[in-house]
Amino acid sequence: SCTSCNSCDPAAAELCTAAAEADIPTVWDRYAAQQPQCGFGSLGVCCRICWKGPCRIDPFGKGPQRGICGADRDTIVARNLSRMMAAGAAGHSEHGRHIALAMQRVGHNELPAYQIRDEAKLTAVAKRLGVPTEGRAIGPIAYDVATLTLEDYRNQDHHHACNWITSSLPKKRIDKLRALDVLPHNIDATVAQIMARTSVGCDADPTNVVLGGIKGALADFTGMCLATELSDAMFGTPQPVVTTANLGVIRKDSVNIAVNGHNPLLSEVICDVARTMQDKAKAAGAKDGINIVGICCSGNEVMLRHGVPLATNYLSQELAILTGALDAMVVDVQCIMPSLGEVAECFHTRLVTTMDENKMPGATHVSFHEEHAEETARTIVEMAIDAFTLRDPKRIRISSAVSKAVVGFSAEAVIGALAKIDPDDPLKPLVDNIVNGNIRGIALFAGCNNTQSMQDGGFQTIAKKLAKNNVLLLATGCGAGAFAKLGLMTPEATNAYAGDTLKAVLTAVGEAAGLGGPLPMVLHMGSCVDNSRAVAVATAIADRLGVDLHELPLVASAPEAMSEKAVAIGTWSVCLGLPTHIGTVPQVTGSAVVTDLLTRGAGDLFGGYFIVEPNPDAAADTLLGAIEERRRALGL
Ligand code: BF8
Ligand code: SF4
Repeated sequence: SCTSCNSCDPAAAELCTAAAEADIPTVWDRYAAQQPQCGFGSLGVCCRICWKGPCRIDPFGKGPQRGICGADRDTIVARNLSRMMAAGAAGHSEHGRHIALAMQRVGHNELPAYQIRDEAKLTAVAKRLGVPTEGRAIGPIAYDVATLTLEDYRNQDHHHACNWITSSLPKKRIDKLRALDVLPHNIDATVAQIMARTSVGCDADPTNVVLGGIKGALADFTGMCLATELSDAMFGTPQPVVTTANLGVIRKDSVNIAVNGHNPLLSEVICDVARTMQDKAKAAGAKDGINIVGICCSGNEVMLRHGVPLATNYLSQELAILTGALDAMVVDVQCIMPSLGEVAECFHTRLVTTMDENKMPGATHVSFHEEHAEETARTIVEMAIDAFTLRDPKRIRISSAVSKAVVGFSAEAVIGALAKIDPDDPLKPLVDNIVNGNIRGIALFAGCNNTQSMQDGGFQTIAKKLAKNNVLLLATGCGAGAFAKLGLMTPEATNAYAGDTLKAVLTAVGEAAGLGGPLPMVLHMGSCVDNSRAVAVATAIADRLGVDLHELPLVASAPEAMSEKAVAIGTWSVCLGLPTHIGTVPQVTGSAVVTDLLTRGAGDLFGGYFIVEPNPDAAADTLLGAIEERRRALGL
C-alpha cells in the first residue's frame, strides 16, 4: 500500500506517484487538505434547512442545544438523514424511470438503437407483474410492462403499494412493512413527502422523521428492482463471463474509451457502435483497435453483460486519466468526480458529459437522447479516435496491475448453475448446504469507496475472513470493483481462501456448471442498482423455507459507504431484516435517539439493524456472530 494514496490497490499506488510527479492533485490530496473535517457536520448536528441558520448544536452540552427555530439535535440529525435517503431514492429511481421510458418506446418500435434482447426475462417479469403474455408479440408486452412500471411513479392511491416492491419480496415481509406503514405507493410522491415533512417547521419527532425516510429507502429499493429487471430485458441478463480488471486493462496500442457513471442506456450503445468502428481506429494508428473499459457502475453493467474489462472503482477514477493513455472518458450520471475536468485538461483525454442535467467544467458536452443514440455514440467514439492521435508518448504510464475476474452472477445465473446439480429443484443444493452447515450463511458486499478508510482494504479483510468461515459471498457496486481488481473473483481465490466446506460446494457447483473449477470466491452480481439481485436470491430461499428474510443467516456489509444512495441501500437492507455493517461512521452520532433507533430499535421493528464498525477484522467477527445467531434461531 502507498501512504500518500491510502489504497490497497497496487495500481493506485503506482499512479498516485505519477500524479505527485506531475503535480496533479487527486482525491487523497483533497482529503488531506480538508483535515480536520467539521465536527458538527460529522455528527450530523448542523442544520442549513432555513436561512435563519446555519444552526449547530454543541455536542458537549455546554453551548446551544437548540437551533433558532427550536429544533433539537435529534430532529436535526433525523431530518438530515431522511433527506439523504430521499436523495438516494431519487438517484436510483431516476435511473429506473429513464430505462422504463425507453422501454415503452422500444415497445412501440420507436428507438432503433435498442431491442428486447432477453425475451424470456421480459416474459418472466410480465408474468410476475400480471401483464398478459399468452399469444402476444414481445413489443406490446414490453410496452405494457413499462407502463405498469411507470404506475409506480404515478399512482395516487396510498393504499396500493408500488407494484415492484410487492412483487419482489416474501409475502411475510410485505405484511410487516405494510403494518408499519412504510410501504411506498409512489416513488416520486415518497421523495417529495420526505422533502416536505423535513422542511422548516414540519415533522420534528425524530422517530417519525426517520420512519418517513425509511419509506424513501424502500422507494429506493423499488426503483432499483425495476431498473435492474428492465435493463436485463433490454440488454440481456448477465451470465458468467471471464474478463479482467484494474488499470492495466488500459492498453498502449488501442483507442481507450472509459464509460463512467451508471446508466446502461448510454454505455451499451457505445459498446455496440465501437464494434463497428474498429477499422477507423486502426487507420488512425491504434493497431489493437478500440478498447472500451469501465469505471464504477457503468463499468459493472457492461462488464457483466459483455465481459468489458473494468478499469477501476470510484476512488481511483482520476487515476485512469493519469495513465496518459485514456483517450476519452464518457460519463452520464452519479459518482463522477467534478475534478475529472481539471485532470483531463492536463492530458490529451477528452472528458465527455452526455446528460443535459449532469454537465461538468472542463468537459465537452454531447447531448444524449435515446432517439439519436447511435449518432451520439459515433460522435463520441470519433472524438476518442481524434484524441488518440494527440497522445504524448512520454507521459504514457501503462499500469502492470491487472487481474482475472469471473463475473456475471445474476440471480438467474446462480439458479442456472444450481440447476445443473438438481434440474427439478435448483434451490435444493443451496438450501441443503445452508441447512447442513457447509455454507454457514450468505454475505452481500455493497457500496462505495470512501477516503475515510483504506481503499478496498475493508472489503478484502472482511471477505477473506468470512470465506474462511464458509460464508458464501456476493458483491455489487464499487465493492465488487474492489474484489475484481484484487483478484478475488476467481476460482484461484476460492482455492486459496475459502474454508473447506464452502470450497467443496463452490467446486461442485462450478464444475457442474461447466466452469471447469470452483465458482469464484466472491460472486459479482452487478452495479449498485443490482443489489436487488441479491434480494431476489434471498427471497427465493425464504419462500422455499417458508420463512421471512430476517430469519435467514444473511448479512450485508458496506465497509466504505459514502453516497446518499448507499444511505438508502443500507437502510432498506435493515428494513428487509438484514444485520447491515457499515465501516464508515455515519453522520448521525450526534443524536442518541437516532443512533439507537438505527442500531437497536430497528431490530425490534424490522429484524435488521446497523452495525457500525470501522475495524474490518472486528466487523468480520460481528457479522459471523450475527450469522450464527440466526442459525441458532432457526434450529440449525
Ligand atoms: O452506485 S458503489 S461509489 S459508483 S454509490 Fe457510487 Fe458507491 Fe460506487 Fe455506483 Ni454505488
Ligand atoms: Fe436553524 Fe431551525 Fe432553520 Fe435549521 S430549520 S437552520 S435549526 S432555524
